[in-house]
Amino acid sequence: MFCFQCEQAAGGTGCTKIGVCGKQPDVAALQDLIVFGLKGVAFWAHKAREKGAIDRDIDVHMIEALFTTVTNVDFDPASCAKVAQKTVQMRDKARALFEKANGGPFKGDVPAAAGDWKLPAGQAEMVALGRKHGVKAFHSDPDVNSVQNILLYGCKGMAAYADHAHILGKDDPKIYGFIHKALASMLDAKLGLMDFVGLCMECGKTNIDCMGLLNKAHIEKYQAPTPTPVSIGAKAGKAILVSGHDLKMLEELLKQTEGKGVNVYTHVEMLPAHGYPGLKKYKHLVGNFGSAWQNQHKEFADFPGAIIFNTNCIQRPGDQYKDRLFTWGRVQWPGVKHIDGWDFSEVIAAAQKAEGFKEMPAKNILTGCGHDAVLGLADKVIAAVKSGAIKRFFVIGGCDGAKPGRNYYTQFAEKLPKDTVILTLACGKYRFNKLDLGDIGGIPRLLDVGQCNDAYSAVQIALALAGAFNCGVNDLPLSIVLSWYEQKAVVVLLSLLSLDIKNMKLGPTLPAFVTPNVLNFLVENFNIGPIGSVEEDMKQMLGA
Ligand code: SF4
Ligand code: SF3
Repeated sequence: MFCFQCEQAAGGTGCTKIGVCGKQPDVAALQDLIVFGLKGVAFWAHKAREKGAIDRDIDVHMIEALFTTVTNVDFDPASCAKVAQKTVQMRDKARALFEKANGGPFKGDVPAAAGDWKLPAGQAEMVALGRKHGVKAFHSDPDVNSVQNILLYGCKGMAAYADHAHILGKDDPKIYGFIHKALASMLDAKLGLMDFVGLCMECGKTNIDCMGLLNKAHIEKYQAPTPTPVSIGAKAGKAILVSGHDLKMLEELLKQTEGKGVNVYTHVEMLPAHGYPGLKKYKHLVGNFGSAWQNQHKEFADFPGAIIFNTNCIQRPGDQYKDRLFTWGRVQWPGVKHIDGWDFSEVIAAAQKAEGFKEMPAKNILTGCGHDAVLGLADKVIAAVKSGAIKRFFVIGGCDGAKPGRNYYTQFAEKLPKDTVILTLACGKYRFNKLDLGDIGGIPRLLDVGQCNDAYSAVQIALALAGAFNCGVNDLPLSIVLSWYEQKAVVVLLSLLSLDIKNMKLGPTLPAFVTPNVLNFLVENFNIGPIGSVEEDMKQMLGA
């Protein structure tokens, strides 16, 4: 196997024997086969679209299958094999769609991925086939290969957001169309480095629309989040912990647990759910449990109830909690019960069987500071900037992770001067969201904008501030310090670059899939740089 799509890539170059994440070589090969097959689907779906023909099943399969291959999502070879089978069916469906719209077969060269290769019947043979289509085989030029991988990872991250929006009944044909175009482009030998750089920027722009669509879906269904204190203690009683990003799954579970004496807790990226009026109205949504995803082994063993993942990041389950662990949606782990659909009675039964919590009072943390809430304070915020009470804003956002070096973000938040405000999003916030950072004239110094997809909301805040001060985002008193882990962070970064945001710091380490030449390009064009020492970086950003 060879996989280098996340920040944990072994030795900073790539996992070759087994994934640091726990991905086995058979799953890695099956996921490579899925990606190879999806390029074939994309070839035909893109051509069909050019003729005005669209098929919803093909579009939805594209995002679901890409999401399956995101880090820490699907570790089950049987489920990956099923996705590979469906991918080949969708390739044939997309080809038929094109031929019908075209009034006959395609006259040009058909690339291998889009040809009529057959999927072997056995899983071992599928694995052997997948091994031939790894990420190193994309392109013979290492820089083009690098940018193609950036594009693929951007599409994977966007597919996750598109899937959430789709589950909430929102689809945008433009987003599906772009993903088909992007994957099909990787089969086009005529395209060169700068074509793929352009596609990466287009990926970032399209993802702003995608995150915007998801934001709209959340707000239409659950109303705009409002600043909400969330308990990090526990209420006496039976308990279910929900991990992931999917608000609709949480809502369904809340409906099904109502009146059953089972309390529901959020884990990691579900924390912002507490800010939505349509979800916080459930009195048994009682608090947030634990810290970021990489601590789940220890923390889940201590959780006295059922646990369900609705999206990444799942890790190898410990024996202490495996029998009360469930997966849903794209997430799968071999031997862990998968809930297919919307009936959570097995999860509720497991919670009722488990011990449950004793009362454990604790402090509150604040969430729900999306753009509606922050811009509701716009006059106050602008006045505070003009008076000098707020000297600078810092977006400290992105993923948390297991590798050392991430205490940089804790120290950064701790050491920032008291006249600065932090906007945070995604799971990296767990490095500092329990610190008491106080407020500036009633404006909390730490504003939790939401999940990683709520980078959309942070962008809206930055654009509104730029509008109010009549300047560009790069001229605002605003610095961006990002932490990355997996492919959603890649697409969020592409979105920020597509807005021409400059001078960002990225850590804890740079991606293994970025070659030195591609990195130079990013530095020259965007002045993006790796995080260094907290003191030096902060001094530079504060202009001191
Ligand atoms: Fe390694 Fe990350 Fe790939 Fe897992 S997803 S195999 S940790 S590079
Ligand atoms: Fe990513 Fe697992 Fe944290 Fe949504 S999803 S941010 S790492």
